[in-house]
Amino acid sequence: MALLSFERKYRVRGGTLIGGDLFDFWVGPFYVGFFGFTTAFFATLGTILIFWGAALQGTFNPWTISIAPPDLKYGLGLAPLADGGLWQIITICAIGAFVSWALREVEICRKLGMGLHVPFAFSFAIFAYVTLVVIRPVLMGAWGHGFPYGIFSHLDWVSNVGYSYLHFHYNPAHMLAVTFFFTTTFALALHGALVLSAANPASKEHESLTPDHEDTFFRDFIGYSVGTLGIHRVGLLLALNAGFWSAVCIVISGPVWTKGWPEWWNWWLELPIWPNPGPLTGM
Ligand code: UQ2
Repeated sequence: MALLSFERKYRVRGGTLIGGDLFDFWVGPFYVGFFGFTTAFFATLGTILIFWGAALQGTFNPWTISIAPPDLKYGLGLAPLADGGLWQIITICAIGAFVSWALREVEICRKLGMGLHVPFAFSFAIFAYVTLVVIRPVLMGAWGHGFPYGIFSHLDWVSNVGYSYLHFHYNPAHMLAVTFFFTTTFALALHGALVLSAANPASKEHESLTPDHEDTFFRDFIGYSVGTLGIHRVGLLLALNAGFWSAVCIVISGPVWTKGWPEWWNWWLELPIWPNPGPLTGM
């Protein structure tokens, strides 16, 4: 079906989550919807507040603008606007915009009769962000444990928090997250390369090749093809786990484990399986 006639077919009212026909229309190619409106509202308000914070800070240099969370002394209370309060409202705007964006995806899926895989996937990214700026700060008793909104300042935050656990790469959930990130790039490289190799065959004699060739390449190569639908399931699983374990690795740092991460591995030496140390150990 040509794109334009297809669009005419699905561009009908209905499928909204709330509000009935309110905002149930398109602007040019873009579906608006109630949650398109709330996305625009939160994103605009949040951006204006970032400019306000930059003005208070006295810089409009995009590299050094930083909206800092409140001092730890404010605990989980509201802070004065110029002393972390802006960060608190900007955080509400960010979550409002991200969740609105996900719900707008849901409404578009419903209009099209599609599965909800895209908003489900996006929800993992939202979860990782909310873990950093809400769940972990609440568990640790102060908004000041959130990260600052600035290009260099958030890098400094990551470095400082990492070093305060001595060596963050010994965090087992961080190890899982990193492994999933790398495996995601591996799977996408395999998939992108395989699809392009079939679409652009070696000889001009061939038209573009089919999934049979993709399957056969991998069966010849490693004796197994996960299939054209399967590779997308694998890709989604890998990517969601990357985001999920990222959230886990930071939320356990502090609320669950307060010592250095290298020390966590002492459980191995503390297993009751080791023979008594001999005299040469000096113990
Ligand atoms: C595949 C297939 C595709 C693919 C890829 C494979 C025809 C176009 C990449 C091969 C993938 C395998 C064997 C699984 C890889 C698993 C991990 C964890 C990296 O068989 O079907 O469709 O794109």
